[in-house]
Amino acid sequence: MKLISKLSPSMMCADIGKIAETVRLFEEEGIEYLHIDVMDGVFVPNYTLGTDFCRRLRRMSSVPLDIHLMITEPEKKIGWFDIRPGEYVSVHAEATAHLSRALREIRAAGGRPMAALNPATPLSALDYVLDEIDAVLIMTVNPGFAGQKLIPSTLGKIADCRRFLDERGRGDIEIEADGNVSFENARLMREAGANLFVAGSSSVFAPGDLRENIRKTRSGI
Ligand code: S6P
Ligand code: MG
Repeated sequence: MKLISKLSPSMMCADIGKIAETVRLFEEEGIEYLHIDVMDGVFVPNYTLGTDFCRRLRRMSSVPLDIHLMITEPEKKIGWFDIRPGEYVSVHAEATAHLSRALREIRAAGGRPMAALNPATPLSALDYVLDEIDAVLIMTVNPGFAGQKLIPSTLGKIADCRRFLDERGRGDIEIEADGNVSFENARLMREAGANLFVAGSSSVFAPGDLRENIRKTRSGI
């Protein structure tokens, strides 16, 4: 099954003074998702966006959110996000003793559950949650910061993940690549089997023209 490539620009990389016009431009360009990095200073050593940012963005735009929860015990906090139908919400396998419960809560709230894996976490973490997810997020850098360099072994991990899912009859489960999805890396990630691309400071928000950057990123995938 060939899954359609989609872009999910990382809003922590957007110019905060131009959020409204950026989102309008994304709508004109047919951007599929808006990636929201939520960090709690515990699971990762940083703080970023949160519940109010999501709420305001939803008022500005109809592009569905792709909420990436880099927080401990996400199962206790999913209700805070007022999830809308069609939105992706990802939870890290490393951040909870209750991955299944967290994924089920996202589904019950109307969202599309996604399991996220850090670079060193094996794919076997997905073994018993395949019925509960619509997508897997493969971190291609260690989570916490934009502007990092790709960890090369994660390209092979994307390919392994595609095979892992296909062999289990789940060719429909999407794979999101997150971290240093540059113009060049986007193509390699697509070849490896990813179809959702978190585009940050190394592609869509790279210096230069936003529309031209979107066009260049799309041509890679
Ligand atoms: C990192 C976060 C990512 C970044 C994205 C930024 O913890 O989950 O979503 O925002 O990687 O893109 P770039 O091109 O700067 O790596
Ligand atoms: Mg992210």
